[in-house]
Amino acid sequence: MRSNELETLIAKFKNKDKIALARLITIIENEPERAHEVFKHFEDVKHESYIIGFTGSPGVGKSTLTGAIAQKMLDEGKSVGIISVDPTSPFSGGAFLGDRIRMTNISLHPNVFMRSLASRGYKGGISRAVFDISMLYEAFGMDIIIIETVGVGQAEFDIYNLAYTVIVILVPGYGDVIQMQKAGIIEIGDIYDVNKKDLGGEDIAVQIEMMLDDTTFQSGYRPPVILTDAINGEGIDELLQSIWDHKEHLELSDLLSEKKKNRFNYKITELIYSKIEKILKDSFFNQGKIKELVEHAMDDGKFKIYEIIHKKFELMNLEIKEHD
Ligand SMILES: Nc1nc2c(ncn2[C@@H]2O[C@H](COP(=O)(O)OP(=O)(O)O)[C@@H](O)[C@H]2O)c(=O)[nH]1
Ligand SMILES: [Mg+2]
Repeated sequence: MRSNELETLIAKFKNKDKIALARLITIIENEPERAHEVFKHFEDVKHESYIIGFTGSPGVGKSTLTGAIAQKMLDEGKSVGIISVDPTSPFSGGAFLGDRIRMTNISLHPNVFMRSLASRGYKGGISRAVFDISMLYEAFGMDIIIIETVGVGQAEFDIYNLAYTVIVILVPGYGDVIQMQKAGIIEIGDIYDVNKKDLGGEDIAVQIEMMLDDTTFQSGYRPPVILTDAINGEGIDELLQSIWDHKEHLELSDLLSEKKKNRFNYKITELIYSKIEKILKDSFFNQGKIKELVEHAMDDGKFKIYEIIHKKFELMNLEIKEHD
């Protein structure tokens, strides 16, 4: 794409054209190395979105809840950008079509925009793509960003670093609570939602409350446990209220700025690592050179490779200098 095409796209984007938003997302997804070209057009944008994360195992009702909550937000006059990360590839149908169906009520609303991502196959990884899309939503002026994702704490995607309010979703059944304890997820939820309450769920809510009883909350905020039936809209108002309550808690306690700092710490670290990785791949540590070293190792040089790589890094340390 020529740069004047990009300029036209940006102009349309600034006029709140959702097609331009969709195209910029595609550019950022497929050509992350062009992110700086895109984002330099937004350097004067001051708008900040509030970022919410919905996380939980596949099938707990994240998409249904996202649809229901987003509808309420739209009713309140807010604009909402949704990023749905699904382990199923959007190209294989399944989850993508399913999400569309579950969110059809809202997907045509002028103040909502939704993007589904498969969790594999993104240059620079899924968190890179999610972060950059969230930046585009912010530049677009979205009041709220909802990120829907399976699980927390995986190396490849950590919702905790991106969202200000994290809602952990569970469903009736015992396994999840035990898994949650093992995974240390209890520390990650700002709100616990037991969905599918039409199928039970009181017992799991009690278990979560018991775990919370054993936890000390330094900031004085104790995560609420909400029961919802996303299909019939029960408990949705309560869930929404608990999101606003948490937001208020963060704002009043200065923790929101901590979260924002954390978000950028994560992003900047990732940006630096990806740049360094590129430099390394383009230089000594390219595939050709690696193959050569492998041959060398096969050829009786296996103990020498330690020294070669060690020396190479020592030299590079001297060479990498900071420029303004
Ligand atoms: N019984 C019941 N089913 C629900 C509820 N919420 C969602 N579902 C259903 O659970 C299935 C998975 O929902 P989905 O939103 O795609 O879950 P996700 O994989 O976490 O995004 C769908 O068939 C939904 O219709 C609920 O509150 N009660
Ligand atoms: Mg889903």
